[in-house]
Amino acid sequence: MPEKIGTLDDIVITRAIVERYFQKLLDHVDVDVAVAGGGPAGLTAAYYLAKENVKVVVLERQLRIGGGMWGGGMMFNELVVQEAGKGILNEFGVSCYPYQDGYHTADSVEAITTIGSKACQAGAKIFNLISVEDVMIRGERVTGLVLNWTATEVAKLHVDPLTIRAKWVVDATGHPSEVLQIIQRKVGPKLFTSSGKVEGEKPMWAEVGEKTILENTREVYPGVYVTGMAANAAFGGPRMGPIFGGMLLSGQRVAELILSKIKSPAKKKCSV
Ligand code: 48H
Repeated sequence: MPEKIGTLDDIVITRAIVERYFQKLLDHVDVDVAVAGGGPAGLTAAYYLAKENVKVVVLERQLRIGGGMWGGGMMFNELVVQEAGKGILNEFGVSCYPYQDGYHTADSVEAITTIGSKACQAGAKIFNLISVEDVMIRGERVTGLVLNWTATEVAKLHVDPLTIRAKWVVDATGHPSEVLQIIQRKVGPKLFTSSGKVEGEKPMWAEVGEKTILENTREVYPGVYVTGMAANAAFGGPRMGPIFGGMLLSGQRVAELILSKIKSPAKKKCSV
C-alpha cells in the first residue's frame, strides 16, 4: 500500500460522518428560509439568499440535486436560455454559447453542477434524501416543514417525521408544487390564487411561460413563496419546455422578495 495513505480506522470514519452530519442537521433545524426542492429554481434561490448571509436550507427528496435540469430537452443534455437567463449563468460562471439572436445554449450538466456548487459555497446547506411531507401552521402562517427520509416514503414504512422551523418556506418542488398541495389539503382553498387552490399548469408556450413565471413567483400563502415550475403550476401559467432562464430568474426573484422582507420586516403594533 502506498505510504501516503497512513493509518485509517474505520470507526473514526464512522464517528466523523455521524458527528458531522448531526451537527449540520442540528445547526439547521431553525432557519431563516427552508427551500423544498433542489432543482434549478430552488438552488438559485438558495444561492442568492445565502450570499446575503441568510440561513438557508434546501431539502431534496432524491439522492441527487438538480431536478429536471440534467436531461436538457428529451435527454439531450443541452439547455436554452434567453438573454436575461444568460446573465445569471454568467454570474455562476457557466459557459454559454450564442445560438442565434436572443438564444444561448449551455451544457446542462455543467450548468446544474455549477449552480449546486455555488449554492453550497455561498453557505446554503443542502440535505438530500429528505422529503417534505407536511407543513407546520401556527395561526394562519406556515412556520416550518415536516420531514422524513425518502427511504421511508419509498418503502412505505410507518415512521413519524421530524420538523424544522423556518421564517420563510419556498416551494421549489417543480411541476407537482407539493408544498402548496399539502397546504391546500390541510387548510382548504386559501392560497393567494384565483380559486384559492393550485390552478394547474397550462399547455406548453415557451414565450408566455417564461414571462408569467416571474409574475407568479410570489407569496402564495402566509410564510410561503413559490418559485420555478411550481409558480406557473400554482397560478395557472403555461409550461415552457427546456428553456431554463425562467427557472433561474424565478429563483433569483424569490430570493429578492424574501430579502426585502427580511431587511424591512412588517411593523408590529406596540402594546403600550
Ligand atoms: C423534497 C422534493 C419534493 C418534496 C419534489 O422539477 P425541478 O427541476 O423544479 P424547478 O422548478 O427548479 O425546475 C423545473 C424544470 O426542471 C422543469 O421541469 C421545466 C423547465 N419544465 C418545463 C416543462 O415544460 O416540462 O426540481 C424540483 C426538485 C426535484 O429535485 C424533486 O426531487 C424535488 O424538487 N422535490 N424534494 N420534498 N416533497 N417534491
